Amino acid sequence: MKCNKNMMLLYAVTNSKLPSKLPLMEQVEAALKGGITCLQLREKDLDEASFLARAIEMQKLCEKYGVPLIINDNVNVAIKSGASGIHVGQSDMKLSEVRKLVGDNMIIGVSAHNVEEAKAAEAGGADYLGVGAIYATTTKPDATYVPLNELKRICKAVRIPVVAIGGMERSTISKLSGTGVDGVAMVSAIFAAENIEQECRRLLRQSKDMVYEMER
Ligand code: 3NM
Repeated sequence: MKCNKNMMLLYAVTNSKLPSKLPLMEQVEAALKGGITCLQLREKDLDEASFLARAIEMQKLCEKYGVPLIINDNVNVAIKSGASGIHVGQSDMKLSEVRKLVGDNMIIGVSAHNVEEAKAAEAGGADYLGVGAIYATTTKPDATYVPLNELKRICKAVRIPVVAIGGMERSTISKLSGTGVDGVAMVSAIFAAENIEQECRRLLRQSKDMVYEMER
């Protein structure tokens, strides 16, 4: 599965540490029913075997809904689970190394914080960019902040899809109007919601309004 802009519309990123009434698989299934367009499995504290086991069950679930699964930071887990892609940060493995390991068909997402990083990632073969943090987030305490005008410059500078992350929620989506982003990525606005499925429907509608408005 290769990357397209529509995949970025409502990009959910997991965080199994968030307090929730539901087990992670049920949270994710609710999000899939609510219309998320991409899922990233982000597990910072699991050992490799548990991460792989979780990725395999997530992959089955995502396949059922026809939604791509992206694995955060772990090439082995991405390959062995049959996921659609891998997401890497600036300090993770070199992009050319990642591409060599995963082959041409796997989606590679890269985190970028400025135009230079964005252009370098595109030139190095990234399929999409995650740009953030745009707004205050408690999910990633060491986040680097990216002002809206830099987000706009990044979107102008590259041809690959761009998704905004960090503090994205109902009240912040429309503020991205006019920046050129292809969608929003979120952790807490989705997985800490009281009714995840219903919240995803609402967030997807808002994201589409923001993205398509810009295309007119
Ligand atoms: N990456 P929330 S910010 C996973 O800036 C992640 O690259 C970020 O969580 C980046 O939607 C972030 O709860 C956390 O604010 C986003």
